[in-house]
Amino acid sequence: MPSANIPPARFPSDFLWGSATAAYQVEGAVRENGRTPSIWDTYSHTPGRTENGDTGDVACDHYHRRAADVALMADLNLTAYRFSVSWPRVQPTGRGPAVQRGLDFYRGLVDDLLDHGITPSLTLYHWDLPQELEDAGGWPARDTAYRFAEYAGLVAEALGDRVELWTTLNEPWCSAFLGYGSGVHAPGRTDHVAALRAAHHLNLAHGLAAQALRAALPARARIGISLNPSAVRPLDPSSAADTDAARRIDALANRIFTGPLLQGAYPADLLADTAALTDWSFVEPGDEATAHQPLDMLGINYYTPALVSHAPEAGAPRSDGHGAGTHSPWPAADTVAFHQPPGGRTEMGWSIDPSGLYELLVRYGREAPGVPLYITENGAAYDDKPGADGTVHDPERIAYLHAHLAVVQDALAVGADVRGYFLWSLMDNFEWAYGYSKRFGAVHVDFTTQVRTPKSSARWYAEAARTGSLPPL
Ligand code: IFM
Repeated sequence: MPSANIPPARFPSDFLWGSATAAYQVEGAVRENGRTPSIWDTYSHTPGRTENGDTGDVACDHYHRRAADVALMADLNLTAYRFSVSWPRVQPTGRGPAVQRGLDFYRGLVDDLLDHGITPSLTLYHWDLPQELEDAGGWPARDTAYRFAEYAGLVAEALGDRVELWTTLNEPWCSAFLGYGSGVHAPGRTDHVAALRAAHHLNLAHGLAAQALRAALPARARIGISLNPSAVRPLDPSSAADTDAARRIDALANRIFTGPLLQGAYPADLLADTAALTDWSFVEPGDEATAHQPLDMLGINYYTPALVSHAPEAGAPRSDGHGAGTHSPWPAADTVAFHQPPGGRTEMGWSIDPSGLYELLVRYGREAPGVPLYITENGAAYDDKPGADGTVHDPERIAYLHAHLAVVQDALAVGADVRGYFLWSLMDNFEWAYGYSKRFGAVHVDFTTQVRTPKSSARWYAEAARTGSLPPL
């Protein structure tokens, strides 16, 4: 953390005050205008996979309420909105030409945003792989990376004239290790080698897509990726074994992506740690160089740090709060245990520790010199309920946001080039395997009536966006 005598920096006048959502979590309309099932449709419709059997069939019905939702963003003074494009809405089989009716929704959304002076930030992939591509092997199959680059080119052709901020992938760690390792995300496979293959093909997909975007987009476009790096801490920093456990998880959580993306090579310790599982022969010559494309921005998604120790004994917790699966997401990490850090927690059970965000901003400022950083997700779930008068008060979320935005100021003060912050999430939505049981929104959604009610945190954040500084608690 910074020393107490550094004065907090003001947010730059062009700092983006945004919020974020993802297609499957908010859109609904899963069978309209040619959209076909994604892996999340299949997964959520499989009994036992999500809480209460919840699905994204309707979600926030944002597909039909787009204009009112954008007007609400404007009312909340947002200057940017991060959304994702549903791949199966635009290219239903994951191959071939784009479906115009699918693209029309996003063109309308972008136009609405621009009309309100809100900068659109487009993410190409937030976990909704067309089911046909999963049936053909999914992310563990190399061809999926080429299919993704083709899809990226289609979206760029359609929206490149009006979107400047482009993100290839959201949180590839989750796609690889929760989707194919622990199975608590779609497609629900539990195979550590498949997870490592998926991670590599996601890196390759990012690189190929970045090339396709660069070729199709005007020079002003900014192209990047959103990672969810982990601030990994050893339980006992004086223990060599705990420090090595932290190194191992840092390789699997962070450097498996930043190695190829930022340096053009997988870290040697990652390859050594996983050598008993795979010889990594799925990495073909030139792949790491392809993944290593120039980045115009790096998105950091942050919620909570990880606290680990060396613990070879049976029964130690092997997962870190991502879902209730019985399989660990972490390949070759049977000697690592995960611990609940002390202090407050959100409704997800995730500990509240803004110092992890500060650590990551300083780290990636150093590891990606010259690359602007955006916090593309940060926020908290709480059990928010409307009061008798219909208002929703969420002081815990205001405190969470204040504390995390304060460390963004601290990072700015020590020179981190942070250009924007996207609150996760604009509104309560489908929280993956947790269904609708976890509310991350600054805006409350009644999922029976679809009535939106800005919580007190939304008003607090609107004031921050209006003034460019943090209102008092
Ligand atoms: O809801 C998710 C989002 O889709 C990806 N990042 C984490 C959020 C909260 O779990």
